[in-house]
This record gives sequence, structure tokens and C-alpha cells, in this order.
Amino acid sequence: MTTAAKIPSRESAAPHLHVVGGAFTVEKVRRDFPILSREVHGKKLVYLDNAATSQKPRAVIDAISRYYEQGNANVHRGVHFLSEHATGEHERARRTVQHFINAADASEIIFVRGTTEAINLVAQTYGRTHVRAGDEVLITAMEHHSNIVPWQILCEEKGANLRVAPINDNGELLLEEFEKLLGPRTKIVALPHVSNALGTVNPVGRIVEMAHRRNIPVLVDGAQAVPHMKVDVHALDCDFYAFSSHKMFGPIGIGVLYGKSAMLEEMPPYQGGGDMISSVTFEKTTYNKLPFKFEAGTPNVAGAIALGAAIEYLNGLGMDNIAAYEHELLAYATEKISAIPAVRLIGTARDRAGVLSFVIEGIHPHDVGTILDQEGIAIRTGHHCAQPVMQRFGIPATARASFALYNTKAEVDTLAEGIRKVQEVFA
Ligand code: 7TS
Repeated sequence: MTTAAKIPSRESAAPHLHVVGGAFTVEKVRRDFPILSREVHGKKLVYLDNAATSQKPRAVIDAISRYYEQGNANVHRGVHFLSEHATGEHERARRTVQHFINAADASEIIFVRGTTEAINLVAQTYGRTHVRAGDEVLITAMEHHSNIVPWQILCEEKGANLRVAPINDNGELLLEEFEKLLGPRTKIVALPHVSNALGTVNPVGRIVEMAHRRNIPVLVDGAQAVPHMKVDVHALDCDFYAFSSHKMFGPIGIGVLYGKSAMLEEMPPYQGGGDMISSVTFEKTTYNKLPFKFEAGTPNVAGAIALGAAIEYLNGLGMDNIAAYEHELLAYATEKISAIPAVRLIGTARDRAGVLSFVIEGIHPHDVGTILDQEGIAIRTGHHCAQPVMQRFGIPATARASFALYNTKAEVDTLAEGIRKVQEVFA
């Protein structure tokens, strides 16, 4: 008698049940996220606003409760049991992040509030010490505002120039144009790994190579990449990589700046205060070693621990399984939504992740979002904090469905039906 496990074939599997390599089953994954079983306006919630923030699995919610119920203490201070335990858990979370992105050392992982703070940190420390009048900072035409404004503030202060690498009509970076913009005055390149408005995945490895050939460091805004694919900062060879916990199933209020230790060592501190010092007198302060030099004040201990829990959850599913599942889901959504008459996709790059932005002829995206909300479907409408992207495509806004590992083809079908209802209302 054979005892081989029965893996359903594509034909025999339930239509919306997905098994990738036997390790990833979306129906099982969904049960890990309590909020997904709630209703909105009397309809089953279809949560497609993951690029704004993702939902949290039970493991993350429990990690936060456990910390405040059983483990709460300040870190790096006390000799008492709870403080030492909290410190141990906090630093263990740092190592979990380190291994997740394949950083060389835990001291290269700086805990910050999120992607926004990570970018501001680099602009205000590395930027302020290296950028002078007439120098250039190079970004792209597909940035989130948080990878524009910190550099603008820096450039204004220093009399430097912000340069912008153009994109094509599909929302892909024009690599030749990008390379032409790398010059002797370029002091840093900053670009997104994945665009939040278009879903474009940028060829970061190639871009880093181009910049490094000219000794220009590269910061990667990884906010929209980390939830969807395996990120390896060693392989990418980027100098900085920034991301937010809340978009990768961890809590709001914590994020990560990865920096190569050689870069971080020579950068001045960002904020001053407790924990980031080695010794203080009124005459002179010496700073703590990495990563603490960049972590002034009491850190978000519960946040770090729960981010660690989110990463362990993702590791349990396997980032490659998640990427394969989402790739298929996005392909299905792209086909299904673009086939609806009068719908136009904004962002049709060959390599995309997580995001489907669209406009419907004659209907304002805000109306699309409002009517879909009545159906229990949560999407984001507007400029997605990427106004220059909207200007590039000559539109005021888009409707954006953004996916995560727990979304299903059935939800894409519900979205498609919702869009048809919107069109009926405006017919
Ligand atoms: N960079 C990118 C590419 C983003 O998508 C976002 C947030 C940020 C930076 C800022 O992250 P934060 O956690 O510091 O706020 N993007 C979005 C979005 O697309 N919809 O809401 C927030």
C-alpha cells in the first residue's frame, strides 16, 4: 500500500486553493490573520491595501501581548532579570533581521521608526557630511515622497542639485539615461527596489554596479520589496537598504536601516540622547559603537521583538514560496482587471511585484474606491505619496489594489465584479 502524500494536481485542486511546492497553502495562511475573517459594511473583507500597510498574523499579535504581559522592561540598562531578558530578546530580533536580509553583521542593522526615518537618517548624516554646493543626488521618477523630500531638504541646505532618472511609459527605469546621469558630482544614488505606485521591480544589482564603478554609494528603499521577495543585501551589494516592519506583517512604528559597517562607522550620529553615547561630559561626548550610535533614546522594544516574530513567520512559509505564489496571483489579477473595458493599467513593467494601479475612463479613482468600499473591498486611491509619478503619466490619481501573501484569486474576482458595479453606477 502506498503512503505517499496526496498533493492535489492543478486540475483536481479546489479553484482557489493554492499549493506551491507543497509548503504554501493560502487558505491555511489566511487562518493565521484574525482580521481577514471580519466583515466590512456587511460584506466579507477583501483587503487589497497592503502597500499602505499589511495585516498582522496571530504570531505577531501574540508577541506584542507576551512582551507587555510578561517581559516589559527598558533595555541596555538594568541589571535586573526583566531588563536583561528584554535586552536579549531585542538583540535576538536584530540578529533575525540580519539573517533575513543576509547582512554581514548584526551591528549593521539600525532600528528606526520606518523607511521614512531610515532615509532621513542617511540624508542627514551621510548626506550632510558628503554633499557640498554643486554636488548631485540622483533619484528616479518613481519615488515615494519619502525618497524625494529628505534629499530635497539636504540639497536646499547645501546648494546641491537633485537629479531625476526618467522612466518609460511602462514605468521602467531607462537604464541608459540613468547611467548618463551618474557623474563626478553625484554623491549618492537613492532608488526604490519596488515602486509603490507602479509595482515596478528595479534591477538594483545592475544599478549598484553602475554606481560603484564610479565610487558612488547606493541607498535602496526596500519598503515594497521586503514583503514580496527574498532580499539579499550582500548579493545586491547596496550600501544602505531601508524598510518598514508594518508593510511586512510586523507592527507599525518600527523599521530598519541596513548600512555597510564601513559606511555607518564613518557617519556622524543622527539624534543625540541616551543609549547612543559611550561617555558624556559637558566638554565632550564620545559615541557608542554600532548600531547603538544611531539609536538614541528608549527603543521600540515590543516592536523589534514582534518584527522578529513576523520574520520568523515569513521564514516558516519561505520567501521563495511567497514570491512564487504572489507572482501567479499578480499575473492573474493583471489579466483579469486589464480585460475589463475602459480600464487602463498604470504601470506595466515586465517585472512587477505586489501592485496593480489602474484608472477607469470617465470615473474618478476616489469614486472607484468609495463604491468598492461599500462591497467590503479595501483599496487605496489617490497619488500614493508619489505625486511626480502621477505627473509623469498625466493623471491626478489612480486606484491601486496591492496584494500580499494571503490574497486569493477569488478576491481578485470579487474586485473585478466590484469594478463592474462601479461602471454600472456611472453608466
Ligand atoms: N517608500 C516606499 C516605496 C513606500 O511605499 C512607502 C510607504 C514609504 C517609503 C514610506 O514608508 P513608511 O513606513 O516610513 O511610511 N508607502 C505607502 C503607500 O504606498 N501607501 O501608503 C504608504
